[in-house]
Amino acid sequence: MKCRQCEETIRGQGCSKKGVCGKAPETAELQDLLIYSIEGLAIAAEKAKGEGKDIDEQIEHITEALFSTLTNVNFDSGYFERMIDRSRKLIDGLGGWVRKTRYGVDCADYDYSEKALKAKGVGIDTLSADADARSLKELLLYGLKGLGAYYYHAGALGHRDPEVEGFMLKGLASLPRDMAASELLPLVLECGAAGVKCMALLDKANTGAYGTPEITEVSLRARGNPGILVTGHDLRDLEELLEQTRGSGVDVYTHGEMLPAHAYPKFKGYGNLAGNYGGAWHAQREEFASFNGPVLVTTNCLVPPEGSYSGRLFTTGPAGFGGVAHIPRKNGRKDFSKVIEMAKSCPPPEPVDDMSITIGFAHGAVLGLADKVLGAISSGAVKRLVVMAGCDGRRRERDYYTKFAEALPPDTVILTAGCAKYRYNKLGLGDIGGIPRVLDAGQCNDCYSLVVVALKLAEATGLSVNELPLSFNISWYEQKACLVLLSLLHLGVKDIMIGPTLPEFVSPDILKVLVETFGIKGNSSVDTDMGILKIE
Ligand code: FSO
Ligand code: SF4
Repeated sequence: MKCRQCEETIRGQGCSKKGVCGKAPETAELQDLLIYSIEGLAIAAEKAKGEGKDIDEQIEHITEALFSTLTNVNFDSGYFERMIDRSRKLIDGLGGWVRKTRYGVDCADYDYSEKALKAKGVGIDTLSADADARSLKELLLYGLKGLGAYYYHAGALGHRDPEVEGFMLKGLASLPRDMAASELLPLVLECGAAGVKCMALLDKANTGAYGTPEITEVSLRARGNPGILVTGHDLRDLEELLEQTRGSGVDVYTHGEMLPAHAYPKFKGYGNLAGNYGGAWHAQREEFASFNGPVLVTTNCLVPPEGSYSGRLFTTGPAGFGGVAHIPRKNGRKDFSKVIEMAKSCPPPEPVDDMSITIGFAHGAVLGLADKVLGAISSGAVKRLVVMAGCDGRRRERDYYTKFAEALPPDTVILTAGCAKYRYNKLGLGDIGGIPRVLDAGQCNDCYSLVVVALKLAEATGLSVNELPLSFNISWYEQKACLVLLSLLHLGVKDIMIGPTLPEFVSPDILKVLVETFGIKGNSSVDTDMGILKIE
């Protein structure tokens, strides 16, 4: 195996014996092969689309395949074998393999056995023999994985976009082609354009189904009833679970990236949605253990479970772990009765927090406060907005974000989205004339909301986004963050600081391009100098 797609990868070499995330080598190789198979499928599907054929099934499969290979989503080798078989069937259905080679490997006669996999290799190092082209292809692939994840959620709510689908095929079909770095760079930026479109689509899907998020106080306390904990990003799963638990005496709590659900008006109608339990994904071993009841994992970030709670863990959608019960969608419905029955026999959760937090500052709510925010900026009460969105992670260095938030002058406001918020959303940083100093827009995909806010502020002030008193200090962990970064670059945002380390897959030459063209600032400055982000 060779994997370096996330921030936890082993420095300088990538994960090669076992993933730091817990991914086994055979699972990593099956994931590579699944990606390779959907590259072939994308080529066949593009051709079929050109001939006027319907490719909905292919798009659905490609979307799930991209999502499932993202960090901490699925660790189940059996799942990947089934997905590869499905790729093969779908390709056969379109008239067979299109003979395209990637660095000497021919899709046409590929043997899926583990032995052959090891012998031929379709891993990331085979993307190109040229380090810069390989680096850009990796960036493209990880952006596509993020795109697949967000498109999956929009699709679950019945929303589609032909341009996003078109780019998914185009991007994947490019990976096995022999392309120079100069041809790949525009393609990578085009991925950012597809990212903006896809996040806007998901925003429309979420607000269409559940209403416009409202400023909401969420309890972090445990109630006295048995409960089910839901983690991940899939709001439709949460909705179905809440429907099925209504009147059962079982409470439902959110965890990690499911916290923003509380701000949607539709979810407020469920009295059994008790609150949020715990914090970011990497605390799950302790928090799932003390929760006492069943835990439903809808997407990443899943940590390989420990004995104390593994019998109470359920996965659904693209998430999976060998030996953990998986709840499939059958005839358009997910049946959570086993989860609910288990909850009834479990003790209530042990308290981990005794406080509330305020959320719901997506673009609808923030733009409702626009006059107040603009007034505070022009009066000097708010000197700077700092976007601190992104991912949280296990590495100790990430307490940098807590220290950074604490060290910000009291006239700065933090705009956040994604699980990065858990580094500072319980600090009680107060407010500036009624504007909370931490404005939480929602999940990582709601970075879109932050961009809408920035664009509206720019419009109202007659300045460009880069002229606003706005700074970006983004924390990344997995591939959705790559897509968010590409989306920001597409929108022309400059001088973004990313950390806690720069992506391992970016070659020195490509890094130079990113620094010179976009002013990206990186890790070593972050680790050593908190003052690099100038707060005037
Ligand atoms: Fe976090 Fe995990 Fe949402 Fe990611 S839970 S790290 S960027 O999967 O998706 O923010
Ligand atoms: Fe390593 Fe990250 Fe890949 Fe897991 S996803 S194997 S931690 S690089």
